[in-house]
Formats: sequence, structure tokens, C-alpha cells
Amino acid sequence: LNISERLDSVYSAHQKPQSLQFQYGTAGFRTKANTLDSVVFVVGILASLRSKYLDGQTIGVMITASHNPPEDNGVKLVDPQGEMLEQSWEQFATVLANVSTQHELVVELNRIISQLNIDLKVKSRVIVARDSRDSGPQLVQSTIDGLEVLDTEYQDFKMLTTPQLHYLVRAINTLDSPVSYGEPSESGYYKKLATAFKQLVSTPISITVDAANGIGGPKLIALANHLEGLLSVTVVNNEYINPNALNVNSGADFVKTNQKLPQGISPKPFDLYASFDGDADRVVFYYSDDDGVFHLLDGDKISTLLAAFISDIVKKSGIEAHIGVVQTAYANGSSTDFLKEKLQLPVVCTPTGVKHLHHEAAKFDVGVYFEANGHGTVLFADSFIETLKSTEPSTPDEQRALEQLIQLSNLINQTVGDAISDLLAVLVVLTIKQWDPSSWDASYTDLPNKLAKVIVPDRNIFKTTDAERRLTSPSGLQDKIDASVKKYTRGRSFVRASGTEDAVRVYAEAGTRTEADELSQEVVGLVK
Ligand code: NG1
Ligand code: ZN
Repeated sequence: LNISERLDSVYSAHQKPQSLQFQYGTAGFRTKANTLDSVVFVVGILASLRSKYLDGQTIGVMITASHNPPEDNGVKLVDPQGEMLEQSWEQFATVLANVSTQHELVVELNRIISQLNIDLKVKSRVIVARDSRDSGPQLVQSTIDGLEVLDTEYQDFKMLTTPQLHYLVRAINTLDSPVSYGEPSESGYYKKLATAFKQLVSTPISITVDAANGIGGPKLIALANHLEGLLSVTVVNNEYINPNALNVNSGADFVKTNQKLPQGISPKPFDLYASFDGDADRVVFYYSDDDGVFHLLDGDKISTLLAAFISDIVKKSGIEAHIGVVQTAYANGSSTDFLKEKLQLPVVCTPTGVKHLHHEAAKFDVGVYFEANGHGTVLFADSFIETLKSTEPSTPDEQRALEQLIQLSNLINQTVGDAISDLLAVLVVLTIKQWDPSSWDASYTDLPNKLAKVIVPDRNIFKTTDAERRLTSPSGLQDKIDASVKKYTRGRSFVRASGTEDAVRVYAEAGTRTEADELSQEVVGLVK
């Protein structure tokens, strides 16, 4: 296989524009869709190498820019068990994305191949999917051009939610194995979730979901079709066939950031609503009270709900388990206090980006992780599931608790945060507890907070430590932030460079709304 010759016919069509620089960040590559062609092409080649390196296991490529505007797009790689690409490979992606001649590309590819001792004769396998953006099909085609350079066997699943692609990667790689993850098809995904849901609840449930005009809408409806009579969903903002509407005035990110209702929802007091983001890996919930006041139930609320419920049934099951919760600095301070003090659970804080949370959560028997923005899941360790299955219950209550834990582990996507799966999990818990949204909300009260975005000349000078809670550079800035924070009751604020946008984020929380806004303004002023 002569890579250089292989590239001769295709490279010129996928050459990098000279002026652009790319970086594999928190969520892979993400930028304006019309600048991404060369990037997805080399990602196709890199995915092939990754598959060969891992003895021909299937690798996933997802084309999506999640909650970002319609004109953006992005690409990320999914590893064999459905996790995010191993961190040590991100640098290869960045290097390849920035070469600007065919010769350089060959040199860099050969460097990777010899450094990792990759056998090019191993058959490589990759699956590809995309969200509903209109730039998607062309970018998939360019990815495929990259896959063909190394004769990779591929399957294009067209439009899927991001978590569905993660599911498929794991299902394909565990096919016929004792730890089979499920049927490796889209319908296998629905069957797995629907089967678990039916084992957990029997009373009919209905909910209205804002799908951000993204791919989550039709996929949620497909899921609900497997649960007729049990789950009835009304989807608003379901114009996924109109890519210009994607994430506009709708979706989980809009609701969380603006702390208000999306377009298209006129809430009935104390009814529960949910918003997905554009690729349906995030979900947030909310309700309105009888005064019409909006109440957000974000990732922290989901995390505490699930953690409390699971630790409760673990106790009922009569077995021991090490349960922990993983958060980022964006978690509301009240949620952290609630987890530590009321639930007495260990809480770990990691840098932003689910890959960090995921790895920490995997260290527990049951690891609950959510970003405040609603991206997260619950990981059940294989050894813990084994214990659940092999334990002989001594009472009907114990038996029920064991059964519930097993079904929850099937219901909750083990590969990555999944809006559809998390929605079902929350509905199960609320139904079993017979809670309305205000009972859920009552567990703790969020500290008023504000997330601001500041455009700066160079965001790379903002360097952090302590899971991004403190700045080490620019020098002196952290001291000024500390001095501001001190002035406010229960004040907390931190600054970090975004990994997905060319901006710096400023988070602030404090005892009252006015204080939170003031603190935010002060720190924004310091950063500018
Ligand atoms: P950045 O842009 O690095 O803050 C954002 C989210 C992350 C994560 C990624 C990937 C916030 C504050 N940040 O990252 O949590 O979800 O996008 O989508 O919500
Ligand atoms: Zn997303």
C-alpha cells in the first residue's frame, strides 16, 4: 500500500487552506463548516490508522457541531468501547489537520505509522454518521475519501444522534462477545432502551420535549414508537429538515445559558418539559410554577436526582457499592454541598469536557457524571453488574432493587451522555418516586449564577490549574478575581478559555441574583 500514490488522485481536492489552523479540542474539531473539508479528509485517514492499530476494531466518526450555530460543523472520533478518542491520539489529529501539502501529509502519516508500529495490512473498519446540518453530507463524503485512502471498510449511518453512533460502535465491537452491548443497529438501540424502560415503569407517562430542530426529535419519536401506551412524547422545535432552524432560540444550551423557555413552549404549571441540544447528547429539564416563574432543572439537578435514587436502591439491594459523583467547576455550589453533606457521597471535580468526567466516573462501582449544561451519564462498572446478577436476594425488596439496578444500567447509555437515554432515566425515577418537578427541584436551591463569554485578542494566555478553578496566567489576574469574590456572600467565580469557541468564559455565582450579576460584571471587567 503506497500512501503517496494513493493520495495522488484525491489530495488536491482536500487540501488545507493555507491560512487556517486547527486544533482537536474538547469536542474534536469544530468551526465554520465551509473550512472543514481538509480536516474531515485527514480524520478519515486517522480513523483508519486507529482501527488498524487496534487490530481492526471499528472506530466511529461523528460529524456534528452539537449546540453551535447552523453554519458550523465539527468532527470527532469514537473509540471501540464507544468512548471519546484516547487523549494521546488527539495530537496526531491536530498534526494531520494542519499539514498543507501532500508531501507533508505523507511524512506525518509515516511518522505515526512507524512510531506506533501500525501494520497497514490489518483490515480497518469505520462507521460514520452526522447530525442534521446541511453541510453534513458533503463532509461525510470527504471523510469517506479519506477512509478509502487506506482501503477501510466503512458504513455510513446517515443521520443519527451522537450517542447513537457511540452505541453502535460499542455494539459492533462487542458483537458475539459475552459483554455484548446490544444489536448493532439503530433499531437495536431503541429495543434496548425500550425493553429496560418497560421493566422499570408500568404507568403511562407523557412529556413535551424541545428538540432544538435537531436530529434528536425524529429519533425520540422513533424510540417512543417502541413504547406505545407507556410513553407519549410531544416534540416541539422538530424542524430538523430545515437546517437553518437548528439550535435557534431553542435547545438545551439556549435554555441553560439564558435560563428561560425555548420558543414554542407555553408551559402548564408544574408540568415537566425537556430540551435536547442539536445532536441530542445533552438534556435539561424545566417547569413553570403557578406564578409563571421558570425553574431550570439542569445537569446538576439530574446528577443529584440519579445519584440519590441509585444510592437509595443500592441500600435496599443489600449489597455494598462505591458510588461517586463527578462534576466540573461549572456545577452549582449548592449541588456540590447537597451531594457531599446530605447524600454523603464523594464528589470529584475535573476539567471541562466529558472525557475527563467519564474517566473519573469509571473509577467507581457506580459513577454519576454530568456537566451543568446537561451532558452526562451514569457508569456501572462491569464487575458491579456481575455482582448484581450473581447476588441471591433474601427478600422480595432486595430482589426488586437488584432488578432495578440491572435495568437502569441497560437504560442509561454507558458510552457517553445521551439525551434520549437520560430523559428516560429521569422519567423512571420521577415515576417511581411519584415526584412532580417541584419535588425534584426542592432537594436544594441553586445559587444564582451567570455564565458570560468574553472575546479577547488571545485566549491561549488563559492557563488554569486545580480543575480549571484557578488561573496561573496571565499573572496577577487570579489575585484580582479572589479579591472580587471575597466581597460577596457565597461568592465563587472562575475564568477559563473555551475549548470549542474563540472566547474566554467567566462563571460567577453568589448568594443573590444581584450579587451574582455584579460579581460576573466585575470579573468580566478584569478579563477584558
Ligand atoms: P467549552 O467551550 O470548552 O467551554 C463547551 C461546554 C462544555 C462541553 C463542550 C463540548 C460549558 C461551559 N462548556 O466547552 O461543557 O460540553 O462545550 O460540547 O458548558
Ligand atoms: Zn451536543
